[in-house]
Amino acid sequence: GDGSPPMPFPQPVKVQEIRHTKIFINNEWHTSLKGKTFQTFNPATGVKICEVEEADKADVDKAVKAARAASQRGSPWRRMDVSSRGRLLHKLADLMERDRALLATMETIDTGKPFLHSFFIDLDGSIKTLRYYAGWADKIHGKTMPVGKCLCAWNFPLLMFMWKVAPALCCGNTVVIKPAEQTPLTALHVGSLIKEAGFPPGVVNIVPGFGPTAGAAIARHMGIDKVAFTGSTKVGQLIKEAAAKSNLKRVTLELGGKNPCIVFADSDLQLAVEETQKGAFFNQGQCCTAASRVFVEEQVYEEFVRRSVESAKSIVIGDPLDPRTSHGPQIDQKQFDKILELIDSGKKEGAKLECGGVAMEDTGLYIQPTVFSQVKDHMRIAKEEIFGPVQCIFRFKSQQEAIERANSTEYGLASAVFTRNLDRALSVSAALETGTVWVNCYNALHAQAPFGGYKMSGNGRELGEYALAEYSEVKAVTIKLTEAL
Ligand code: TXE
Repeated sequence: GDGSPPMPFPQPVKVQEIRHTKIFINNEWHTSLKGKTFQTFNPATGVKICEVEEADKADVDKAVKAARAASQRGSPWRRMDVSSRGRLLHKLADLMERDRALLATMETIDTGKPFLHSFFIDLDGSIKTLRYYAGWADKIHGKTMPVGKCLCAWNFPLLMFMWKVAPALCCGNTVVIKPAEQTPLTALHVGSLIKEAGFPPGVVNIVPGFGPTAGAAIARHMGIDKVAFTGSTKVGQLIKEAAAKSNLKRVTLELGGKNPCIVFADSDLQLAVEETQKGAFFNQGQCCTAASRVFVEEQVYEEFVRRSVESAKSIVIGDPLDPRTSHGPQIDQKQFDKILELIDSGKKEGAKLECGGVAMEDTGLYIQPTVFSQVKDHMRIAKEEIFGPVQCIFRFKSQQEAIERANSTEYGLASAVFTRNLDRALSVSAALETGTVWVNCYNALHAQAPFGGYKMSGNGRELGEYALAEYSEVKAVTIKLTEAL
């Protein structure tokens, strides 16, 4: 190297006690109005981590009231000049950097994702998203300020929080955010950082709770102007319906996917094997962008399957807090059961199980990285979002056929093309009906690039300049001049 000592590996910190477990409104911690709490568990051990105050409709009302008051004309947030707004977002990013090892540890304990992934991917992405929108704060002109509201999934708790909160705050909104019931802890810690950074009370409010109660109260609230949701397609439909039946609030949805990768015989095969497999197994397969359908051109099909199986077998499964681990447990029993049921359907419908396909013995929610070959388009594993570590490999003959099969799904979130032929890369990218296309790479997400889905993968775009439009109103003020020019 350059002579400097090697960077020490980041290490998880010892979390003695979770400090922030209450509802965060007006920069203060509140107990639930109904006096209810719920438990959150470590999916690696099944051990309860702590109890969290459970928000319901009345707590949501209280949070919306605070958010509304904080965005009134004349309020400190409304009067704050835009560069100070940007500085606050940077301050929050600084505090997250200070607490980075703690936040990564909490994220790992609450979700089961490997610690180094939490540290280098989730925290890095969250901090970069804040800094990106901090830079935008003083470059947005002439917009007014709606109140936003966000509902988040459990697979990337902190990252989804930032994808929504950073652009919303950048545009001067105030927010109420409900983290997923499985994973409320890092959002609540960030609540304490928001207060420490100096955001005025009421600008960010956090209401941990469940979907049918707190979540539904948000979706049909008359005092909320916009809702951003990440989760299942089924719940996305409920949210849009509730929005339509209440105040027609704007809705952006980031839902499921059944994301195709097309691997041509002229590709760098090793690269394609590695990227598609990372795409399939990253975060235990619990990604809306999971590379769940890999179409491989027939000349290289056998070799691709062979190398993929070899690579799947070398994955290190273990305690997610151990920095050597790259594969942890699934989030909860419900998801675990759903995945095993779908794996079973794959076997029954005649796909060839190449490796994995079972849970790890005597440890709770771990499922072995699983590879199916000879998958056919009509099988359930080819159509349904599995949300688990299952890679499905298909065979194709022609480019036209691969494109048609890739597109024949109700989803349209992400896709990938592997080829050395630039012309082919461009024409296939143009033909794929997905909001994101990766060429010779996978899961390359950046705060600068818009992200979102076609078809039933959702509406609207997060990240990049495009997300700003989702969090602002456009107003045309036309002035009649009395003097002719
Ligand atoms: O999702 P839900 P679940 C997919 C994935 C997974 C399946 C089910 O296929 O197997 O969804 O997961 C809130 N009104 N994804 O059951 O139910 C809930 O509290 C308002 C894809 O965990 O959609 C949580 O905050 N909100 C995905 C959030 O919705 C409601 C990420 C997600 O829960 C609600 C997660 C209601 N009626 C799952 N009901 C992705 N796109 O990455 C629930 N919620």
